[in-house]
Amino acid sequence: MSSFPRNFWWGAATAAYQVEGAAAEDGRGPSVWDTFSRTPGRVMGGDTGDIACDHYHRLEEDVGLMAELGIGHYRFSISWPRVMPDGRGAVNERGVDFYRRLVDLLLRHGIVPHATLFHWDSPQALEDRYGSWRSREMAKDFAEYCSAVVGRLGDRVTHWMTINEIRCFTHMGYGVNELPPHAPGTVLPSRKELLQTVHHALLAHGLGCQAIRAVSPAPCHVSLVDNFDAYVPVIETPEHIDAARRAFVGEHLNGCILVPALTGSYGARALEELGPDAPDILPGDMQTIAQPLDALGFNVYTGHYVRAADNPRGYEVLPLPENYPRMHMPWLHLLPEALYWGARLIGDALRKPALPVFISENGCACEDARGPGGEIIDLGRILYGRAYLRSALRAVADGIPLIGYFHWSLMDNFEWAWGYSRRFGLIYVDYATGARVPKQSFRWYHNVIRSNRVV
Ligand code: GCO
Repeated sequence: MSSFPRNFWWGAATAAYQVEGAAAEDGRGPSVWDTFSRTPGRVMGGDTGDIACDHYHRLEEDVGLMAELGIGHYRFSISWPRVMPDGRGAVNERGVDFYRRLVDLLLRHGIVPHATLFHWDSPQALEDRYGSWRSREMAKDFAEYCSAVVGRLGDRVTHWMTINEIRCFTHMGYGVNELPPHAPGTVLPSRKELLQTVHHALLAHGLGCQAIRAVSPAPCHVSLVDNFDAYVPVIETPEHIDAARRAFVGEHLNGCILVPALTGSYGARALEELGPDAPDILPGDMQTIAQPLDALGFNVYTGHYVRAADNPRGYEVLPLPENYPRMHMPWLHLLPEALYWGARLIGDALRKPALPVFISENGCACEDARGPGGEIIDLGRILYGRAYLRSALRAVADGIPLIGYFHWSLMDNFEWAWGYSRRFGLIYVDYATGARVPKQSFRWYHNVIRSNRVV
């Protein structure tokens, strides 16, 4: 099989806080990332999302570049505090108007909008009110926010994603201080409290699904986006494949996020390992969490090698050596088979063979620099992209219901605690002038889309 299916989604992805800027414009309220990035020492170089890529003021130019790239789908996120400055209650219609302008431009260019309702920039007002994800209130407020957005944009947007990467704003937002953490960067006193934030995020996802489907004026497509751990058999033989299957459901993070979201139960081994630190679960919670999904968004960058082992778990995860090939991020190890095995194990290990999967993010940071003629010849990104797309094609050829691919990212942007020091874009952004310069990988991806093959 050398081509992707005719109706395969070819897209690119961004997120509100990373590209929009206009942090205090037209009634937008502060998010925890505004607070976090303005706290000295939290973000590399003291960078903030105050301006970012100034996407808020450059919609026509940016959607024009999307059309030039040739994508048929665009994934963006909606800023909760831009729509609800206090996190609940009053809706800021000028904030909603920005997303109306964006969506109308996309539709005019024949590009399908895919909206993520939560991509980490939660309202500071709710952090102040009850500590955000530490409270069950957050799940209810999230559902109210979803209703407000879908009630206003549901006539134009039919592809919704509830929440992006639960682990990042819970474990990394409330559980670490030494790594580049995520906002709000609070270290909770116990693992149980930390896991309770994960449970509240799962509840928010479930209530958000219900709210979207209740309010949408048209039939719509609802997904969860997760960067679940992809386990790759070190040798693709039955014993190691079985080891990867065991790890997929047995390891803690998948067992406490993807597994409950898709099956309605926390992974047995994960719960056993958690013991008294397991989250408090109220009657009905698990049914709320495991809402039927139209698809699963899979954010894949790297993975883990696994081999069969003579131990009680039957497998061992192999640490990557220091000199293992990686891109321009310490965690971004080159492991294209993670895309194939991650997509396959959803069906194999979770017995969800019919659940459509789309790659909601895949891409890499490279040390992009403008050459003498001003061009950016980012060959490393092409190497990376080709390798992962070949893995995607293998999944499709094997009958795995992989329905689309969104490249991360359309343009260079604010890379969270790394600030602007890391470039993931197909388009280079000159932050001093705001100029956009398509990279060599932009032309490569344009040809992939046009030929529907890996070229
Ligand atoms: C994520 C986030 C993106 C990141 C990208 C590179 O998946 O971590 O969704 O916002 O910028 O993945 O780290």
